[in-house]
Amino acid sequence: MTAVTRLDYLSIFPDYFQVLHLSLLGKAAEHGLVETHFWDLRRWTHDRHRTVDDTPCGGGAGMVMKPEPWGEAFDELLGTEPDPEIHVVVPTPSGYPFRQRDAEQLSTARRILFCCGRYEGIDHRVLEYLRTRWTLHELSLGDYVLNGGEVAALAITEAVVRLIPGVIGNPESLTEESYSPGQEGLLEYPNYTRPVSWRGLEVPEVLMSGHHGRIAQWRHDQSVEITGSRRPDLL
Ligand code: JEB
Repeated sequence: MTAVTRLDYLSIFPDYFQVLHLSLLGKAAEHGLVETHFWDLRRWTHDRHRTVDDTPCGGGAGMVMKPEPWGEAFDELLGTEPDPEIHVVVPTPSGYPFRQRDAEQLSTARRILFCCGRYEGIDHRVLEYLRTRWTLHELSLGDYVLNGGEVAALAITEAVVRLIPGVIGNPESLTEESYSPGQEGLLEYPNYTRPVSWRGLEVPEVLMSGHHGRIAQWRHDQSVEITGSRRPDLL
């Protein structure tokens, strides 16, 4: 059996992560494969207003998350000793693009802390501090603007947890997907099920032919065509 993976989420909106009690991750937790902890960053503030933000040095629009609450949270959740086995994920629009290979690497980690910023982001010294002690992953979900890191942390979590052995019943369903190594990085071919005729739309005849070779060829051709039109960068 695999060791338990501990996932921690640090955010000013810890309620975002309630959805993790559902479905895939809920089952992984029930089976004792993962353990989750959700933390409100404001727990590590000391003023009456529980302030986590301040104006940007150098001026400009918006607010920046101040470093002190983050530092005190790290002290309590991770200690101060360096440990490269601890992975820290910081979603940020200026991060490295999050890819399947990142999900694969993170799925072997024993411990991951997700640090979810808001406003214009987190004081850069917090990232420097993290990088010198633990294994830091500054990751972006894609080229569009979100209001904070929470939704990205949820997406990354789902991509990671489903790769933990025992979480998905049939490991074959992992290897055939788009973006998995061995599928040559092609997008998936279209799927069909019964009925063979539905509202005047038919399942392609080749799929009902029983010719495994012709079916495999048709699916590969479809994959190449779809990849070429939607994601030529993958070819
Ligand atoms: C992640 C975040 C913000 C500039 C604009 C908006 C913390 N693909 C992605 N888009 N946006 C984010 C992301 C990821 N991952 C993202 C974390 C934060 C956006 N914001 C708002 C910051 N700077 C604050």
